[in-house]
Amino acid sequence: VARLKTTVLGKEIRYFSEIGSTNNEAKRLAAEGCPEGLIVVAEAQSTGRGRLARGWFSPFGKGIWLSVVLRPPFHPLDAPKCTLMAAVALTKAIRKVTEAPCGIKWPNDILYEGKKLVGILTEMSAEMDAINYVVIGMGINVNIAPEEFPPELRDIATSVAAAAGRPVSRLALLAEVLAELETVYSLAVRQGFGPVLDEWRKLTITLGQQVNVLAPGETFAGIAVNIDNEGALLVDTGQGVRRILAGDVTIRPR
Ligand code: BT5
Repeated sequence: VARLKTTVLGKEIRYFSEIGSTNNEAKRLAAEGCPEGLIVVAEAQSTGRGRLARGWFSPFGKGIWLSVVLRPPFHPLDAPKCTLMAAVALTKAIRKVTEAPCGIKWPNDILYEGKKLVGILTEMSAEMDAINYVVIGMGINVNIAPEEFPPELRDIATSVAAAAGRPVSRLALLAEVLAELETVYSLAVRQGFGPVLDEWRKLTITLGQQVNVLAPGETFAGIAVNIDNEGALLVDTGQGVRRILAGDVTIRPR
């Protein structure tokens, strides 16, 4: 804790050698009333989760498998923007530590050379018009060599060490991630999400690209033109602009 630079995030740390999913443990602790800023971190996850019941490869000692509990004074509809907020913090932290030009792919990935370095999973509990808690789960591939990924991930995943060309200290990176997240979170609390979304626009690789969109129940193609104030992606299909609040996007190679 002495080496963290934050005052709220990471004030309380639950560390596990192995756990099913840090998000599940963080949600359990949040439901029990734990304070804002508690983090759950594990060396390995046996059932790490992505979105929509997908898995997250979380090998022992090679990544940062981390969940942060927030109790933001936001409206529940603002929760998806917590993912964008985390993406800004993660991109800045990784760029600072490695100088690798990684960027955000809407909504929840950080990519380097087209491959995924980080995945984010935000989960929320709300009552009426108030958020009870938000858990932001972050899976950062830190020191995973290309051949250590399972075959089905080799073409789509990479690591911070691969991007940096050297092994990277997980503790140093964790301290930067929490510092950047605390900064961007307090900005959102003080000034709303406007400035955060502006930072996101500067750090994204999605805008201006030809994309294929896989939204619940439909697929279509177009150009990603912007995100709106809710954090939804705006895609110009040629027959009008479509708005996507949740879904998957693939960037079409030029
Ligand atoms: C995500 O989902 O990208 C969110 C991942 C969040 C993981 C963190 S780790 C700490 C916390 N605790 C948890 O249980 N989860 C969070 P999605 O966009 O659905 O992407 C999932 C897909 O990414 C999988 O279907 C694989 O194709 C791919 N994938 C799995 N593991 C990966 C890895 N380590 N690196 C890159 N890609 C991976």
